[in-house]
Amino acid sequence: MGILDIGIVQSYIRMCEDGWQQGWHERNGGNLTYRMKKEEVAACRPFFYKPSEWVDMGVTGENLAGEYFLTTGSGKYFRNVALDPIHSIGIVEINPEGNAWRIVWGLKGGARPTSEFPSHFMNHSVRAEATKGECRVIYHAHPANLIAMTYLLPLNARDFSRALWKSATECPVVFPGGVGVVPWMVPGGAEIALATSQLMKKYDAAVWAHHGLFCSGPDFDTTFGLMHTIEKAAQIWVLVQSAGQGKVLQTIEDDQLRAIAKDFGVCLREEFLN
Ligand code: 2HA
Ligand code: ZN
Repeated sequence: MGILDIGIVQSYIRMCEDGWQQGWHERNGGNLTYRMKKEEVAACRPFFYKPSEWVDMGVTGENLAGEYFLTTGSGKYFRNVALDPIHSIGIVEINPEGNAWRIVWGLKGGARPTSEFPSHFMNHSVRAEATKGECRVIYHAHPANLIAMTYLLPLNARDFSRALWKSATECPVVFPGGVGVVPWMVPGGAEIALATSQLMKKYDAAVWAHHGLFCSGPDFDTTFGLMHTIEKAAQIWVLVQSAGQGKVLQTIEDDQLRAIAKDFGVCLREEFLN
């Protein structure tokens, strides 16, 4: 029995493989982090090695002090995660101040956590707060249709949420809160981390203009499902726009969105409806 036989590590690797299979992770694109439960840390602890030095993150999340995260590695390819986990992913521990990490397992050969770790960390911090600790997964991917939409629609939450809701009937049920939109920014730093985490106080998904999507959720299925549903809706939107050359004969009307929300017992963000 090794750490790779532990259920949570296997589920994490499976999600990376699923994202690769979807075509959302060209080269080293995208990243995945998971905030481990106490019992999962305990199961993995026998396999931890002597920790690395603490590395400052440039951002602070006091509510995440002492937590452990599974993370993809900076510059690592989702394509390789299942084939070579020990070099592609790792586990990091957060210091008591909530502003630095150290590696306790994986990321062999001098690898480091994802370049987007500050964004993931801040998103974990605000989502954990917003969901009373339920949120554990932050997932960033580069799904092509959603990125394409960011060239055609005004970069705001209302326009994106409405377009996606109206692209497929399940959408208002899967993400009734809509999606946030971050304008184009340089990736990898504290600035985009703070901008994204501001939106994640309200939304469980945030679009990065001309770059990709961040999703959050309590578990791998829900979070992967959110990414998958949003990208499928974006694909339909792009198909409709291209096939119809911008002309749309009919769509799901706002009162029909309200009717779905009522029957499925979800609270649609009313300020986005006409
Ligand atoms: O990990 O996706 O945003 C590579 C990226 C950066
Ligand atoms: Zn990216």
